[in-house]
Amino acid sequence: MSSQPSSITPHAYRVTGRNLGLDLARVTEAAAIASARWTGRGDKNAADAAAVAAMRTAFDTVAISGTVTIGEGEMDEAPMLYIGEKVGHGGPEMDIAVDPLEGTNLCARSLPNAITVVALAQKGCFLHAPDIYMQKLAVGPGLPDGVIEIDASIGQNLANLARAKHCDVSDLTLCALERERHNELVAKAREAGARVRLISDGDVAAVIATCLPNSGVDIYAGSGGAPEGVLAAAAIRCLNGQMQGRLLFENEAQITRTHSMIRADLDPTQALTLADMAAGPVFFCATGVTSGDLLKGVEYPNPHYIRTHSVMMRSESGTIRYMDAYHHFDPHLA
Ligand code: VTB
Ligand code: MG
Ligand code: MG
Repeated sequence: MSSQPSSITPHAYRVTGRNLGLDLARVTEAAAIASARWTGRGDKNAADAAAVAAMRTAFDTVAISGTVTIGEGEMDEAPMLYIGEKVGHGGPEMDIAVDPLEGTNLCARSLPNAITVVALAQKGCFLHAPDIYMQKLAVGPGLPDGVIEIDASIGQNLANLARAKHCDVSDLTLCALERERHNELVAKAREAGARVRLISDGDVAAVIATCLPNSGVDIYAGSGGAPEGVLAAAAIRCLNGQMQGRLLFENEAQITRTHSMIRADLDPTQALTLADMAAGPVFFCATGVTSGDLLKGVEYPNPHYIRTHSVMMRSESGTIRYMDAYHHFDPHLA
């Protein structure tokens, strides 16, 4: 028998206050059901638009006064869930981060790991990052503080991680997006002896994979969307992993824009800690669109039901809850 916790009262039951993660599940479920209609149809924009519209409508049922901090883009380019948009039907003021369909290409091409994602924090607690790139480095829970260091070489990070995990670098798997810009990272990781798992898209799920015991991923590295970085940071907070980030700028305009958005005490070019990206109590929720390591996709078990698989997490209690839901679509139900 494996060892058991010494107390029989899970920490969750000492945390008071509503678990908004449960309400968020309905939001990500709605987006998943809507976008799943577009799985494999080769139209990523239609899949995304369906997710966005469904997610926005579903937010009307959540008892918060939310402001979208990480969203679909600027108000003039995104008609719904734009940065600054108010969502929810009233309640505590909260920051909202969304990626209504994380992995639009994965959905359009019917590849694994497309998910719908929402995270929630207290007002002002999410990094207000524009849609630029972020360098990311993440590992799972139970490792000594400082085992990863975004400014160190990948070889050094792998060596430190192997030491902390009492294994050899050759036992470690690094996951990264398959992009030309990562050629050197991948070569260096392999040179150091690690295996490399390359994914075509979807780094939120890939960062989370570092925290899941059977994912086979030990470390995530590389650059991807900054909004996805903030969402992943919220999940890593709930899962007790470690993550660091750094915003990457392609021009002066991006730096100026970032300056105007982020907290005054942050230098846009500095290495970002988890707390810089997602501070205070956070909730994270995702629903599978196409089946992947994290979640199964939307299923149609019979003509009456749609089945969804979601995960809800709450940093304050550390609860990770998987929800398998059957959604009836008989309009005559009372
Ligand atoms: C990144 C990654 C996302 O798209 O934004 C990627 O964070 C786009 O990267 O998870 P490129 O610009 O290099 O194509 C995703 O993979 C999916 O939204
Ligand atoms: Mg998106
Ligand atoms: Mg995305």
